[in-house]
Amino acid sequence: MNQTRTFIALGSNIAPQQCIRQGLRALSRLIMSRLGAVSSWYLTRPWGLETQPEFINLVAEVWTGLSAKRLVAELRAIEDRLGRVRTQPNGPRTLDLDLLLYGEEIIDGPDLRVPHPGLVVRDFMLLPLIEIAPETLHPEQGRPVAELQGQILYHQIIHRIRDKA
Ligand code: PH2
Ligand code: MG
Ligand code: MG
Repeated sequence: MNQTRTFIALGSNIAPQQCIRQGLRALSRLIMSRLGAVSSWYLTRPWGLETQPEFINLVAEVWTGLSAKRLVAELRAIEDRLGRVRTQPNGPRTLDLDLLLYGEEIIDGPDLRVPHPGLVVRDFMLLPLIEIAPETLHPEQGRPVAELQGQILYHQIIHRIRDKA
C-alpha cells in the first residue's frame, strides 16, 4: 500500500496520563495506517487560556493510506470517543489530535491547514517533532524542521516526563 508519512500532535489536560495512553492506543489501531515513532511526553504550561491545568503534549508519527481529509475525520472520531466536549476555544480537553504534517502536502482550506499553523511557533509541537524526525521537511519553508527552532514564539514546555507509565 502507498503510505504517506504524517505527524500528529497529541495534547490533553483532563486526566491526561490516561487520555494520552488511550489516544496512542487508538492511533495504533487506525484503519489503513501504522503507528511509527512516538516522542517523549512533555509537561507544558497552558497556552491561549492560561487559567486551566497543565497539559501533556507529544508527537506521533503515523504512516497512512488515508487521505488528509479522511485522516482528520478519523482523528476527530477518536477525540469524540474519548469524551471531548467542545465549549471554549483553547479550553480544557480530554484529547486533542492535531495533524501537523501530511507528507509534503500544503493544504490551505477553510477547515484544514497543513502544515499546522502552530507547528513552528509552539515549542510543544515543534520540539517533540524534532526529537523523532529532525530531517523532516517543512513544505512551506523548504527546510528541515530541526532548523526552525528560532521561530518558536510560545515556550510552554516545563519539562520532559521521564516516567510515562
Ligand atoms: N492546545 C490548545 C490550547 N493551549 N496549551 C498547551 N500547553 N498544550 C496544548 O496542546 C494546547 C494548549 C488548543 O488546541
Ligand atoms: Mg490543538
Ligand atoms: Mg485540535
